[in-house]
Amino acid sequence: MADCLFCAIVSGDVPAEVVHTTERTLAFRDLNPQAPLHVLVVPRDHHANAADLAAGDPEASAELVRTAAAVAAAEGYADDYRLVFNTGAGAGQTVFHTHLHVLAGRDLGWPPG
Ligand code: DGP
Repeated sequence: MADCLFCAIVSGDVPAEVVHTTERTLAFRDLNPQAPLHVLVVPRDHHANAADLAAGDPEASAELVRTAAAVAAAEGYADDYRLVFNTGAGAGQTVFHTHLHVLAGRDLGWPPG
């Protein structure tokens, strides 16, 4: 999709530190990490948010979670990590291409801010 930052990362037009790839997903380090491990997992195809992805491509939605688990395990956090989908500007979503945050490596408070 034109003017989508994460589509540009998927296509390679914008550089990113990619840590894992699958047929339907790409995982890369967040530019502004909020924890020692902070990776974003995105579907290669454009969907605006997690609900749109689940409705439009359920297998990609499941693959997103499998990829996140593989990334956490590969980085040494198989048993302690947090997955976050910010959905909507009011909830903190700033990039409107579905992305799953994978966070680990520090105490993660609850409730989240
Ligand atoms: P969210 O606020 O949930 O929409 O998360 C968007 C995340 O994207 C945020 O944590 C920062 C990250 N981000 C923004 N621009 C870039 C970029 O150009 N490269 C990378 N790797 N991450 C980015």
